[in-house]
Amino acid sequence: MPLLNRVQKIVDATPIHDLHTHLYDPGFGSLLLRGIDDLLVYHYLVSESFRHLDLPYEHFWAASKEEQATRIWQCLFQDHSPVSEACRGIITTLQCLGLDARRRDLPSLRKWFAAQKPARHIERVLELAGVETLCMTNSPFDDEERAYWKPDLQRDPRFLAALRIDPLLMAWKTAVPQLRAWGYAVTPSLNARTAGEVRRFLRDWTHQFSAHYCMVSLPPSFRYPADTETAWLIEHAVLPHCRDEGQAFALMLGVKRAVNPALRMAGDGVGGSDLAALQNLCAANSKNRFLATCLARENQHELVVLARKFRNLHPFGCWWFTNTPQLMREVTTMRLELLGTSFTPQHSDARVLDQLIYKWRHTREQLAKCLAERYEALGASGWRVTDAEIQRDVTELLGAAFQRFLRAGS
Ligand code: RAT
Ligand code: ZN
Repeated sequence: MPLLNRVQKIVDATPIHDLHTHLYDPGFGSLLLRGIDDLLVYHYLVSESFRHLDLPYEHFWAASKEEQATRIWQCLFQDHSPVSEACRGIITTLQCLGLDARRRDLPSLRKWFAAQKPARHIERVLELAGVETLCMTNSPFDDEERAYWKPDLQRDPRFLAALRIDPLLMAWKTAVPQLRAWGYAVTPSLNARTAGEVRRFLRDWTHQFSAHYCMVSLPPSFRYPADTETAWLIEHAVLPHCRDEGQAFALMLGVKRAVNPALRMAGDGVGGSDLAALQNLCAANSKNRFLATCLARENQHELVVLARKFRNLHPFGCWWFTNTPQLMREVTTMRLELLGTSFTPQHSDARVLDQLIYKWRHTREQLAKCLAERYEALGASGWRVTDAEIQRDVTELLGAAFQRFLRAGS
């Protein structure tokens, strides 16, 4: 069998541990999004449709979800060909679910999704995607989500928690009254007492969620060390908390929030980060472990080089605007060539359950190509990989390396 086919077969059959999604445990009811309308109003598609739509933003947002989805379907799938990665994702998803998108019949797709029993559909999607476990994004600052965290919540063991703390680190002045209302004696001015109370807050929610790691997304302006509230809170609260709890700290670097606020969630942009901040974090805190992904293409090489220098740094994912086949091949090949298999090539970032199908189908396609090319090159140098060795490598890349990295501090 040709090498690419051998690798593809193994990649396709290997279960995934998805390290970052925006999906919710089925116990969170309607917060777990699914179905064709949620697929269509995905913010990646909202921004693409506004490339064409001649419509005030407010008119779009005033419409119901179904009306928004109909508009996007018309615009991106009927009036134009769905060649973008996010559009193709919907086509792949429908195909894997056995639906014929070629009929271009949105009402019948709606009917099909409406007829699916939720529990059965969840099983089917996880099976089709080959996802064994996934990490959610859990924020104590999200009122809707927080309401579900009751002691009698029945957890699905496949849906793991990750503690997300953007409002704490990026909007301290607004976080203070919230923390105080929840019984944490913090003050706007930063001092030892406040650090202790923030640590207590982080500990309480880590235990409440059984969080596997702690996470933040940061703008291009992030610096460390620096005379900022963000840097102070990281140094005096987050990092000590992570050391106490044996938790890794995940940094998603390079997002410019609300570049176009009228687009709402679709309005965020990208900017190059100063990775000296990440270098300084890794160098000054050898007892902490950092997961990191960068949104800007121009940061990818430096991130890989940093990971060669710091074993407490684990690069992951081709995030958001870099989750395209071409950039994934570029970044994954660069990582394989400089790091071997000691990284995690992708996370899905799925916000809608059904997206797991295409995100992972597309990732598996590209990963197999990148790996086969490296094995091909090894073959030319006189090394033959066995199927067992390919399986070992793929298992590492699809979650085992990440899980080991998380466990290293516990
Ligand atoms: O990829 C996305 O869906 C973005 O909207 C972000 O949520 C990003 O992934 C994040 O976690 O901040
Ligand atoms: Zn995300």
